[in-house]
Amino acid sequence: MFESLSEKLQKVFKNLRGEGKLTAENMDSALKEIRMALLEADVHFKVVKAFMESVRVKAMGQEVLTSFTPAQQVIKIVRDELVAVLGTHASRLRTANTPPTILLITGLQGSGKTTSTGKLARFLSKQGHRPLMVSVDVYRPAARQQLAVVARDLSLPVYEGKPEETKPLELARGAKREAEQTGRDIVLVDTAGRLHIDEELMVELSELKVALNPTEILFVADAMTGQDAVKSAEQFHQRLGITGVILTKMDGDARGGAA
Ligand SMILES: Nc1nc2c(ncn2[C@@H]2O[C@H](COP(=O)(O)OP(=O)(O)OP(=O)(O)O)[C@@H](O)[C@H]2O)c(=O)[nH]1
Ligand SMILES: [Mg+2]
Repeated sequence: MFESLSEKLQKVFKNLRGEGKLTAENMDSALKEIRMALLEADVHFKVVKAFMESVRVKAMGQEVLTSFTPAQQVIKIVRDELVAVLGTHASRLRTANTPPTILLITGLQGSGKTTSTGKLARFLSKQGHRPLMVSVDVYRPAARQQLAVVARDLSLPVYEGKPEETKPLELARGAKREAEQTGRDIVLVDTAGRLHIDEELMVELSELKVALNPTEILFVADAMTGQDAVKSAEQFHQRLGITGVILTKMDGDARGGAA
């Protein structure tokens, strides 16, 4: 996904390098091309606008280092700005004071919740945690089975509960109890997805939130959906107060704007 954006930026930089001197004109055309590349990657236009303004001010202003060639200066400024926009520090998952820590994995249908639950469990287990996974998707018949398969492939435990259990809350509570009894310190709750954000889903997630008091509510977004992912994340946040976002399918193609 970031490849095609970076390819475009590389091209702009290459053209700039070819020019011996940085003039107002070639800088303008370079910035124009960078702007296009960002917009084509579906970066929100407000972000692009702020980004370009900031780059322009820095390129014209005092922050230009004399030891660089003009092209290097522009590249450095754009790079620094990109780092600033994408964030400079990694935030860690928090854990509860009294285990088990509950992580609620939410998101739209097919965004990658179940896959991410497995990846996160493996990551946590490598960090020395003892995760337990549970699927509370009682709507799609194969959903709980799917998580069980993911867990088995990773040799990590999953709470399956009774096959006839139809209440998400009961499944989640059962998993929490099992974690307490077996010394599992993190419970990852894989929830059901819907195609659209609907009232029923939101009520169910709110109930899970109240009952489980999760330390983190993670919103799983498909990066390929670009700005739509941002919109639904905002809606989930208004209703639930999400604490983090997992972007999936970053290995896909062009649209990186959701990042
Ligand atoms: N390329 C790619 N595919 C992914 C990624 N994450 C998930 N998928 C695929 O996307 C599809 C849906 O993934 P799931 O993890 O089942 O999504 P989900 O959100 O649990 O889906 P529902 O439970 O039906 O709402 C599967 O075919 C996954 O293999 C990713 O990071 N990259
Ligand atoms: Mg799923």
